[in-house]
Amino acid sequence: MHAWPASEVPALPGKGRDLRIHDTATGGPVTLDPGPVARIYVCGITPYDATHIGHAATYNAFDLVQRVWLDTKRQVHYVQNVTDVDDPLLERAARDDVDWVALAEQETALFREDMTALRMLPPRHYIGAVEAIPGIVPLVERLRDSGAAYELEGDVYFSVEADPHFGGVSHLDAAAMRLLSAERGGDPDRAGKKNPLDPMLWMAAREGEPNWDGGSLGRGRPGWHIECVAIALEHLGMGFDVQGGGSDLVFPHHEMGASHAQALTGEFPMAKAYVHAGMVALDGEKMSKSRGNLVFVSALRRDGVDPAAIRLALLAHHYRADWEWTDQVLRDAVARLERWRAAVSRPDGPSAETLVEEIRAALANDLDAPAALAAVDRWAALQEERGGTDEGAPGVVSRAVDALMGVAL
Ligand code: 5CA
Ligand code: ZN
Repeated sequence: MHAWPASEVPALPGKGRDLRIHDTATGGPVTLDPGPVARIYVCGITPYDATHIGHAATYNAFDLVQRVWLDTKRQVHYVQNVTDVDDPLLERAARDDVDWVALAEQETALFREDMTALRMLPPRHYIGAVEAIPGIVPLVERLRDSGAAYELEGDVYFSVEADPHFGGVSHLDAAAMRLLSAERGGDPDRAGKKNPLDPMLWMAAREGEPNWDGGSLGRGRPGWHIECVAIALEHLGMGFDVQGGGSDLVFPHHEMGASHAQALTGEFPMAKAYVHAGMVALDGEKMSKSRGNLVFVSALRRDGVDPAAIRLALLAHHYRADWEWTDQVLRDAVARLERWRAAVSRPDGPSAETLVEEIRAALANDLDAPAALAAVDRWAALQEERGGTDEGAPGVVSRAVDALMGVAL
């Protein structure tokens, strides 16, 4: 699949700091040392509805990760998937009596537009589940042949007991896992499974549903977790730096992915850091396509909201916090954007040297974007109150805000 166009990342004077970030698997901060090429996999959308603010907040967090790395003069290899075949997509297409392929293409196209408008850096490899099937099938065959997977009425399940580290990403107990499994695409109550938590790797063809050649597995379609494992291993390899997504992916998705990869390679976990963004709510409930309480990025753009203001609204919240979208959040962001634009539009201003270091320090410290915004606010307030004589300062500020946070002033 093609991704979206890259917005330019301006070069800044000096060099950024190494990223220290909270890792769900170890439960604490890790300082990543990725070497010259940092590798990151971020779970992409299931394209059955438009991009909402919750999605955008999660992608904003991982865009910041990349901008911090780029500022340390590293290259970044970024991979993202599109879950372009799965139950929720097929169910929505059936409900609305539309073709599931057309629905997925239409919503993926809209996602690309939203990401471009928000200045999110594009992945080098943007891979759909359907196009990944030829890589998924041999992995499932290997898992089955090694005894880590088993067949049940033609479907193939992964055996969580095959992984001695199972639980090492989420650290949840069995009861909590069972509840989440039922909520998030699993089938813990299906009779005949070895363990209720075992996730499906390959679903045998069902009447009226799309299916593909699965070699010795028979015709069918892939499970959700193996999709991301196959794409990550093919395009990044084992032991990449960050696997990212919202906190609703900790279990089962990232747990099962790490287990699949462990059973395939003997290594655990697949990523050096498991990084999770908090959930954005609307009217007191998690924003979700299934609940329908959504604020779409595309709808805000259609209403004339500047994408830079949307981006500032996301940046005003720490990525790990759960937070609520309100009209006030957007009003505050619009006002901040106006103040910053006025501040950088003058021919000179207060020195920006310490400001760039403050933004770098804030973001390197577990992506503390609110602290970075506060630092820019202070510079803009000084500019408004007293001005300054540094002719380069407004340019440096606008380049720093763009390079490190994707906000075009
Ligand atoms: N296709 C899978 C990942 S492989 C999926 O979860 N798709 S999704 O469309 O449901 O979500 C896309 C990303 O947005 C995921 O990282 C998910 O964790 C995140 N996300 C979904 N809802 C919210 C929300 N309300 N707040 C923050 N992030 C969210
Ligand atoms: Zn995923």
